[in-house]
Amino acid sequence: MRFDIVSLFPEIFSGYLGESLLSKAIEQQLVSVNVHDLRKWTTDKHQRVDDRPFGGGPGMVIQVEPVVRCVEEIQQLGQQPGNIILLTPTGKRLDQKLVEELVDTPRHLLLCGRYEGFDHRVVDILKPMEISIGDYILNGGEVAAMAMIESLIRLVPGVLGDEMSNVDDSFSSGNRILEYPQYTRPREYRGFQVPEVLLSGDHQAIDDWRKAQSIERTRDRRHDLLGESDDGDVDQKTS
Ligand code: 6GU
Repeated sequence: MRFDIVSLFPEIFSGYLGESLLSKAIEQQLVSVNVHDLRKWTTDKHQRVDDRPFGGGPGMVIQVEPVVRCVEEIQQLGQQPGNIILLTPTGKRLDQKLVEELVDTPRHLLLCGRYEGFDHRVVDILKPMEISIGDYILNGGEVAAMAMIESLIRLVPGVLGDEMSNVDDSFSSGNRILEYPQYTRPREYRGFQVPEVLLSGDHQAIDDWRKAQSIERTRDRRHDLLGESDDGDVDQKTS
């Protein structure tokens, strides 16, 4: 899977790309990540890529021209053009279902916004998918791009050492329930004990306990996932 990232702050990615799972995946050539500095495509002598918004208001808007020129050039690299994704808090919210859909596409071009966003003609011309990673505001799309890349590469075969380790995860493949709590040694710490059932060797009892923990957690923390209304009845809506 190939990623091209367009950013005004490309150095943000260097630490991330050099670490752990992702660097191993890059080394094994399962994943490649190419970071591009948008400023390279400016024709302005001061290397400016932003300007004040028409109509007034706070902040600056990234200009359409360098973005379109940059994307068109990057799309020429590699065997096929990438799926263009614009990271913006006004986009469709990323969830595991969308991640699972995107993993079938071998190349993605991620546009990271800053300031008040891009001139809207970027959207008119490039027709990107617009994606947000949640209902809160970040300073730019860079952290969102990293979150997206990480969620995608976990599903690329061979990237996770243990192929099974994402099967049980909260949210995987239609799994709409949170994961149960895990424990390891020591059995007791500061008076807190590992639940007895996990030491019992009774696999059925352990399975039952974990399932119950998952349901309880999901009820407590993410009632929305259970498709039930607050009084415990199954919700009317089918969506
Ligand atoms: Cl993709 N960008 C920004 N700036 N803020 C966000 C976001 C993206 N997703 C959630 N908040």
